Amino acid sequence: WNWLMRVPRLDERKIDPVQRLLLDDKCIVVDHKDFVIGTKTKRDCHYLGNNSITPLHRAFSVFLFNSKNELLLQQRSMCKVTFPGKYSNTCCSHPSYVYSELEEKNALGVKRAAQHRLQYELGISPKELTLDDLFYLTRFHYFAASNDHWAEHEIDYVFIARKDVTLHINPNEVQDYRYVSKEGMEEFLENCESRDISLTPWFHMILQRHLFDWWENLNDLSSFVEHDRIQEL
Ligand code: DMA
Ligand code: MN
Repeated sequence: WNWLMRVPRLDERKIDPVQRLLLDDKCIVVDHKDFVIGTKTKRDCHYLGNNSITPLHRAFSVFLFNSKNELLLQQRSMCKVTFPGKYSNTCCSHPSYVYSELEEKNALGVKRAAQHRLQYELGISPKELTLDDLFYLTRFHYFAASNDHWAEHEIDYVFIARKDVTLHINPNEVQDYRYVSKEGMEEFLENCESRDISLTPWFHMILQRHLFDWWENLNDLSSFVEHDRIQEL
């Protein structure tokens, strides 16, 4: 127990050792306009403690479609600290507080982080998926709690990619994946429900509010590009 806290301090020894190490990563803390304030660890950006909200930080969500316009979805591994076992969009993570990933021109820093993370989680080679393959659409602000201990509070850069890629899944990150067509989404969701698998909150909200509009316009997403304003999710 931490004597200042009403809740027992989380026992990090119960966390998967690889995921526990990643809690030391340096996230980018931002204000509501996505202006960089500084850095905090991934742990400090996501740990609720007695607070009702966690520090706002920069993140990204990739939506990767193959040449049949099917969207690659991943089921998060049970090792994950936040939202384990939930189905989500292709890949999400955070850019690090390092020079190369802080570069803001054309969202280049966040793109570098996304390219790296697509390789780490899904084994997608950066030769196969280049920075130019990541189309920067918009930014969302949102908060969502995972459980009593952990939460997300992010400015989330959305990237759309259209590419046929070779996958080598990292089981510490991803336990399952599938390509789903626009028409197959309903069946996919029913299947998840029947197996008691839920979606991550950000993917659920994007699915309900935006995804089908994007999906119907993959050949010309220009009307959905919003780089000046941060949208509430
Ligand atoms: C964090 O994703 C980013 C968003 C948009 C929720 P994550 O929990 O998958 O991050 P990481 O893979 O780095 O743990
Ligand atoms: Mn986060």
